[in-house]
Amino acid sequence: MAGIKTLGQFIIEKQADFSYAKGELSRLLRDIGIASKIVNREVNKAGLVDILGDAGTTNIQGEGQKKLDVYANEQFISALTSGGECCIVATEEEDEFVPIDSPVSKNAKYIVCIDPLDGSSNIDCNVAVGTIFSIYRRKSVEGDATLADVLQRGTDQVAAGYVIYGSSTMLVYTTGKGVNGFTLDPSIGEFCLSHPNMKIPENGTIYSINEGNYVHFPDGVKQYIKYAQVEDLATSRPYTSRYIGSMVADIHRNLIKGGIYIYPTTAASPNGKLRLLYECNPMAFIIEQAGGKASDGFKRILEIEPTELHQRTAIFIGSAAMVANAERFMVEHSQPQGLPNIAEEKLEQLGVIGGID
Ligand code: AHM
Ligand code: MG
Repeated sequence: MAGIKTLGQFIIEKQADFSYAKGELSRLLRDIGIASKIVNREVNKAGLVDILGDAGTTNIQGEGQKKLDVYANEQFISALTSGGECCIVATEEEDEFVPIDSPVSKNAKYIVCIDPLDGSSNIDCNVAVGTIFSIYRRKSVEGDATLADVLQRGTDQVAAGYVIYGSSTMLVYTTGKGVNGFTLDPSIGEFCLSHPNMKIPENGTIYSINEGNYVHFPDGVKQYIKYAQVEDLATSRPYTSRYIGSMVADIHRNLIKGGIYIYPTTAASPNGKLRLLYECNPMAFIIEQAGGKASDGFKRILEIEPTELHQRTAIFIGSAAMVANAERFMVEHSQPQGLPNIAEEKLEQLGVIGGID
């Protein structure tokens, strides 16, 4: 075991970074790590046992749930309930937030937002899926925690992470002091530090978007895709198109190799498809901490004011230079005709004039 650092050891070591924390956040992260190992066990044997297929229930977005979604949801809620460190779990799979009513948890300091199994439509074909989580401090000081405690801006996150159940299983998280990745060693059943201080390349050549929706994309996205496909040696174009259809896997690859992931608004999803609280905020926090950028096309994801639990947003996330460039296309092509200077002003606010190709 010489030289190996487990997630548990790492979390305890880093606890000293939090002047306000008395170990609760560490225990919360540890609980999430344990639940994800249990989910990993089930995801790994998904092809072996008869737990695939629709569970017969539908979540608030009207989407069919897979049985492993339900299983993962139960595991995380159960781990967070018995841990006693959080007073509310808001999950993508439940219509309302789940208050944790035990006497210990009632006054707990933390709120967890979680997508227990993202990309679950990929399970039937053995493609990577993920868990995405986000942790906030409770704002209210007395009484029961309420919806207002959950509806915090992404900038208020104290930690966020994802687990990717892929060719190997990894847990990647941040507490606002950089990003660290841990790979599950199945022989010892521990997440081991494998990717310390992860940094996303400033620029990249991969773009990830469901191009089948092209006809429904905003003009800015259409123009950006055309730009990505034009040959230009100086900017390493044409870019490479890679889209798994599993946000965690697509963003994880781009984090390592450099690239941009886009899920824009479409005619079918005028507010975007992905959820601010469960998917976009945590991924935005991680990518920013790794040196990247996350935007809704015009403004920073982390600064969006949430007004509802299952709020959706468009997202452009990844290498900072690529996201800034895509924002430029969005601004230029949402320009009302006859008002040529507005785009430039906006570009100056965004800080992308001059610096980016
Ligand atoms: P889900 O939360 O219902 O699993 O949906 C989220 C997933 C993301 O992981 C993925 O990037 C996206 O939906 C794919 O959507 P589409 O099939 O429209 O491209
Ligand atoms: Mg999801």
